[in-house]
Amino acid sequence: MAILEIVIAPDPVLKTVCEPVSEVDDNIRTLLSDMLDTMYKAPGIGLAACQVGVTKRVIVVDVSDDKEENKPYCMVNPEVTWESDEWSVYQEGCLSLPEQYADVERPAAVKVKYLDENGKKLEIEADGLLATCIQHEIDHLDGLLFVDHISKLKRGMIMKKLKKVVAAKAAS
Ligand code: K1U
Ligand code: ZN
Repeated sequence: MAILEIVIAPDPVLKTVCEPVSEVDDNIRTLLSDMLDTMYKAPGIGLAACQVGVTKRVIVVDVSDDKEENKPYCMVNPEVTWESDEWSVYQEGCLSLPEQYADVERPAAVKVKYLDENGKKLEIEADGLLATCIQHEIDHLDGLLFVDHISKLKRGMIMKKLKKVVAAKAAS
């Protein structure tokens, strides 16, 4: 078990477009396992590799509310292959923007193809919070944060509040 350090915005690694993974090997499996440990500890419902400083196209997601049984998705090179015409709004948070939240509108359902931890090609259709979380994590792989989906004014206010939170945590 390894808990990795989560990068906090504004950090240039969060603006990086991550590189596709050429082979799902033991290094990637260790990264996935460490990312799951880190996400559960945070706690969070998703995590992208760049949030732990690794600029590879790797994400983990677990939106299950069953505390007894985890239902994680480990996704390597995830790609959205279809988006619904219907959109939905969720209040999003981000482990790289602690204590900051905003309503974000995204396609309500998506199909996503990806490689699992064994390098097997899979495709799922997701809706609800799972669809939102997968899109949020794929955004990270493209150097985007949820605040890039809201107005410049709201983004500025969130980044200002974030500075205060980070300063207060450093002082405590
Ligand atoms: O990418 C991340 O930083 C993780 C982020 C994912 C996410 C949250 C909400 C909507 C879309 C994507 C988080 O997990 S923030 C923490 C959070 O939402 C949460 C924490 C504990 C229990 C339930 C939710
Ligand atoms: Zn995030």
